[in-house]
Amino acid sequence: MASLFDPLQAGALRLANRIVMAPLTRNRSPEAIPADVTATYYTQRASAGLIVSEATAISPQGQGYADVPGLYGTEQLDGWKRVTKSVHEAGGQIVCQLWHVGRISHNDLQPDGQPPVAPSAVTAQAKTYLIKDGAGSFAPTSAPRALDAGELPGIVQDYRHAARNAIAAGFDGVEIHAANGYLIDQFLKTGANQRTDDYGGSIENRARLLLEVTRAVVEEIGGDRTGIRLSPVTPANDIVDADPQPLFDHVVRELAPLGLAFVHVIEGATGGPRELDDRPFDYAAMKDAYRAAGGRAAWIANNGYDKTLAEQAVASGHADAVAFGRPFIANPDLVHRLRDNLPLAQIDKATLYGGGAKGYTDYPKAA
Ligand code: 8OZ
Repeated sequence: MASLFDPLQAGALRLANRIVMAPLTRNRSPEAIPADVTATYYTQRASAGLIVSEATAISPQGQGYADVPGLYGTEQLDGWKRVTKSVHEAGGQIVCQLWHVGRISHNDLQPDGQPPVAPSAVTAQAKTYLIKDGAGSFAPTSAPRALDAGELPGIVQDYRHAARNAIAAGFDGVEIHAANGYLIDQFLKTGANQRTDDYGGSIENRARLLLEVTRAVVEEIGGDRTGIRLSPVTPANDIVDADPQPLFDHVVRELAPLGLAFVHVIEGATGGPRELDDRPFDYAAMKDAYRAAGGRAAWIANNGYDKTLAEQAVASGHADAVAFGRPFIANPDLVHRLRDNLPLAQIDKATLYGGGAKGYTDYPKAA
């Protein structure tokens, strides 16, 4: 029986344990450039079996919140190089989460104040985060414009280019962010996709962009350095699908031949309840569909896990590893605390988004 503290091979990634640091948006990268304090933050958490970086914009158009990092300019890459070097020196591994927000953005955050882009011109009932004159505030997302099919190859190219940049910046691989109501999830799900072309309507069509992006990234950096994050039923960012089970069973069947390093699944509502009465979903069936199609990737489960639940998940084979998000914010030495059953510190919600070292690099290790 596997334990949370056993090593795990996930494609080319060798995890020292099965505790993964989930991606966490922290809004501390002015000009989209990771700062020195960000290198400190990730390095403090390098005992995780794997770190998935905070969501990182693949292009200026893919940006949807103030002060999130990017992966398309030289200074951004130089900032990330400092992070990856420092994490590696501490014995950790880190992959970059590739992000295009789609309609979850604001005109003020888009190139030339243009509207954000989406599969269809349907505004999300959601909020984004702006910083003006040093003060952060949440604002409703702007009305998006529908992408022309002719623009999609350019977006796939942006993912490919960002994956290449991630490797150039020293990351061990990438995670494609296909979750939480952002661009790829908007294409997947009926609540945001009203297209009538090859990218809308049937499950095959709605999954097309996800698969084109993933194939391009795999071609660029290798499947064994590529992971993907999915959230079949989360309501985050006003997303919903009329029938998620066959949709996600199809997605993972199509991913199976690509030789991915990991598939990372958010169970339930991101950062909220693990079970949703109005959105039932069978995660085991989804994983079975993937394995039956020959998929060998490590299966990472996420959302609301504690040590007991995580140990059960790994021991039973429900997952190969478990990702922890918020617990890693207040507990840089989370692996040590879980192993030794030490108490966990609680997060300060006021310092989650934006600011500097406070609530970022000043959470101490256990005594
Ligand atoms: C919290 C705040 C802003 C963005 C996600 C990238 O939900 C995010 C995110 C989370 O995946």
